[in-house]
Amino acid sequence: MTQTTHTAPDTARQADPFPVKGMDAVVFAVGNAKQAAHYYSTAFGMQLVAYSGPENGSRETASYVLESGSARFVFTSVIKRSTEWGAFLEDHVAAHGDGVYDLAIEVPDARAAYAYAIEHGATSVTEPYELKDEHGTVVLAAIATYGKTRHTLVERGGYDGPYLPGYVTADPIVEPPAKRSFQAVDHCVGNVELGRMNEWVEFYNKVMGFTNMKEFVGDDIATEYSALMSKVVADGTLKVKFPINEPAVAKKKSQIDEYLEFYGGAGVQHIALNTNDIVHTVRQMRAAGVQFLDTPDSYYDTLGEWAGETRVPVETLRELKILVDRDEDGYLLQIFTKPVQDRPTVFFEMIERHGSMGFGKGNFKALFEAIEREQAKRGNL
Ligand code: TYF
Ligand code: FE
Repeated sequence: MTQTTHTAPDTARQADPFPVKGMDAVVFAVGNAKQAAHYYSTAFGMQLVAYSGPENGSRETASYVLESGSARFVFTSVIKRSTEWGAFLEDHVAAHGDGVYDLAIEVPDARAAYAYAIEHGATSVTEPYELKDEHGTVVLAAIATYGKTRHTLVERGGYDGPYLPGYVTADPIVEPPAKRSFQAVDHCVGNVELGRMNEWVEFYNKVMGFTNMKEFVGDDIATEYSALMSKVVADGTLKVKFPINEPAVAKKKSQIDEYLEFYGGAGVQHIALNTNDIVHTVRQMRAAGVQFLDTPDSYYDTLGEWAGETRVPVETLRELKILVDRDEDGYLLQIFTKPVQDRPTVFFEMIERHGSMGFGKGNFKALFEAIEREQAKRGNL
């Protein structure tokens, strides 16, 4: 293995102990990656760009890499288990259903990032290793986070091929939409067990040097209506943002308890995706059959009073059930899908930011009531 040396003092690195370039990929273990790739192509407007499977030497698993702007999702299924890796993926799907097992982060130096994380208390999943082909070398390492989720640290500066060595370029499954539905991953949210939110927040503080953002849901809001507590950690440049939720002990069964019960423990709850035109996004996704949470008309009746003017007329927001929040920095428009598999677990958020770096605190009441209506339909409230 090549050794990276860290001799010259690097002020940037001193300022940021754990530099990140952004999210590398959201990696899903699913029962049928071929069909997932089709759904994310037709319903989310993503493009298949790379593939690994039996046709190119991967006899145990099939993986489909889809992109929309800088957002990258990878879907893997087991074809025929033959190693521990196949067993891990099969067991993941058996235990959790379709879900995210890896929030991979792109870093400039995977060995340095891994060493820093381990020194600061992270549990190793995979020591640094290299993947090489004619396009160059990728260095990877992985550390454990909540549940059975991991963070693979990906150094791809020395590689210019499809996704990772071992993958081949693939053509889009369907004609890509004229205009994409989203262009980046905004944040990735984890649900953890009751009483463990602070532990995981401290984990990101220590292990990755991430700091807490000001937006949080504390005891007060939790007992009043949200049934959850939430804090957000982010890297210094806010390229990687990880809210962490835990259930609150409330009168009703928390939406987080429902997730934990059906997912079978802690895991990724939702992925938020940035769009510059949420009206177009929601129309396109609704037309393709994606179901979004409903918002009552009463929300729009009083919207103007507190949210003020936005780029989108209130009547369009009402028609499409888009939510608005405003803070001292600006505003945001957001909407949430219903869970995208039969288990009430993983869902998505589409978000259009105009200055605000918040997460829609002003919508928590309306949003959590909408989630509870869905919970009640499922008999889980
Ligand atoms: O990421 C966030 O914090 C917002 C709000 O179960 C949110 O999207 C928080 C918890 C939740 C659903 C949405
Ligand atoms: Fe969110």
